[in-house]
Amino acid sequence: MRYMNPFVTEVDFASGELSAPGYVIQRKLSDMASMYADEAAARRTLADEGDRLIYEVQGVELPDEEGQIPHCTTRILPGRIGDEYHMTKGHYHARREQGEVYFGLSGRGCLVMQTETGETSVVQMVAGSAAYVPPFWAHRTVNVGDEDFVFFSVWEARAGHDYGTIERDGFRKLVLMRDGQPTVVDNPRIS
Ligand code: PAN
Ligand code: ZN
Repeated sequence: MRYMNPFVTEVDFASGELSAPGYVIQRKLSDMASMYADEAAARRTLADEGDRLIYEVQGVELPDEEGQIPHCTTRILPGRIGDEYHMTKGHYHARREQGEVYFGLSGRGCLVMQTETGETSVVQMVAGSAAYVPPFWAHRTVNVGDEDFVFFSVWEARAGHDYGTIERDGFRKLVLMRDGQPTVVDNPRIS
């Protein structure tokens, strides 16, 4: 563990932009078409409209060392693929015992969570919501509003990200538009 200097980052609540991002990640529809429940709709959208930005992450660069506290913003653009709202890929932490805090900055979203033993939870997030992802819970965020959904995340550096389990198995709960409203439904691909 090394000493390092304290620093401050200015965060734009509406856009999620950081004053000095250490990294920026953009996830487009082509990066995650197979994660949408209606993959055919995702492929059709790509063919008819071309690629689209689904979400962007801006974070501070920190050493990958125990005790460091990485933090970033995520901005999910509004929209749907078929009936399913724009969402993040979602992941378990590689070290399952590491939790995380999400803080809503603007817009409206859902935080979809599940454990490997079959429990599920979907909580609403708006500006000012501090949502806790306990250890062992996979997490995905979904923009259910008409404007950008932006939130701030804080976790422990050694948590690590396991995307593969969700890519293979998906989430048990989906957030779809039904009668114009965001509705949580069971994922038909998971019995
Ligand atoms: C968040 C997420 C961020 C993007 O910072 O990494 O919202 O979502 P995906 O990582 O699922 O693409 C977090 O949970 N960090 O651990
Ligand atoms: Zn996480």
